[in-house]
Amino acid sequence: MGEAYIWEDQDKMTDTTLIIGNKNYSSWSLRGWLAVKTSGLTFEEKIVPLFEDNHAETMARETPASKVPVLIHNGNTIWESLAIAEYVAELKPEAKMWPDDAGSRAEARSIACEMLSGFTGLRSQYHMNCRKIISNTEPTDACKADIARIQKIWQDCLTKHGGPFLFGEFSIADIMYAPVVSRFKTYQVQADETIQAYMDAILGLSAMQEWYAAAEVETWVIEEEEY
Ligand SMILES: N[C@@H](CCC(=O)N[C@@H](CS)C(=O)NCC(=O)O)C(=O)O
Repeated sequence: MGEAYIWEDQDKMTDTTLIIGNKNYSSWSLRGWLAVKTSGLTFEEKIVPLFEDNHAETMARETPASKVPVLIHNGNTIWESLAIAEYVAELKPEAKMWPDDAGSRAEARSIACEMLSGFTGLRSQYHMNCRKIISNTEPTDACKADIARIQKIWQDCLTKHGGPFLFGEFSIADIMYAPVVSRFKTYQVQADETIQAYMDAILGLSAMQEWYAAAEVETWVIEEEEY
């Protein structure tokens, strides 16, 4: 079974491990990873490549819900990307991962939850594929509606809070939408100046660049997510 997954940074074993999927394709992993990374917590990564041989068995053995990401910290096992983000935000209050103001914080949580529970039109058609640009895929009506709703959320937040991130400073709300930024880039979704500036700010984050560089050199290919 050792072949089904790899450990990174074996020389710096810590008590904190984040289990993720392939960086090129795993959008929920990107959320969990960005949260832990930007919290400042030191962690190791364990990659379970999605949909390789033994995938189901490895997932079932390594993760509580057969899904990634999963964070293991000090004997606690935390799964679901938003729960991971909430956990590291509590561990590292100095990282200020939610807006200070209670109203803005509630709004940030609202849009984070909207992301987590919806946008299946977008998610089922426009995959996250960091390595690729795919410019000829006509969106379905459901995908179009999701794109319009997401761009409205971004536009409203950026106007209200003045950018460069959704609530001014970078927050968990941005983390939840970072894989959408990646999808919009891959599928060349039209963006006005404000939306483009937001997407550039997300893609320009050093953590995003680190993720993209790692995705670039991965060799796993999931055929269904290549178009
Ligand atoms: N709601 C979960 C979603 C996790 C999820 O669907 N992860 C995908 C990878 S992007 C996965 O583990 N898929 C493996 C499978 O379904 O077998 C979260 O927020 O963490």
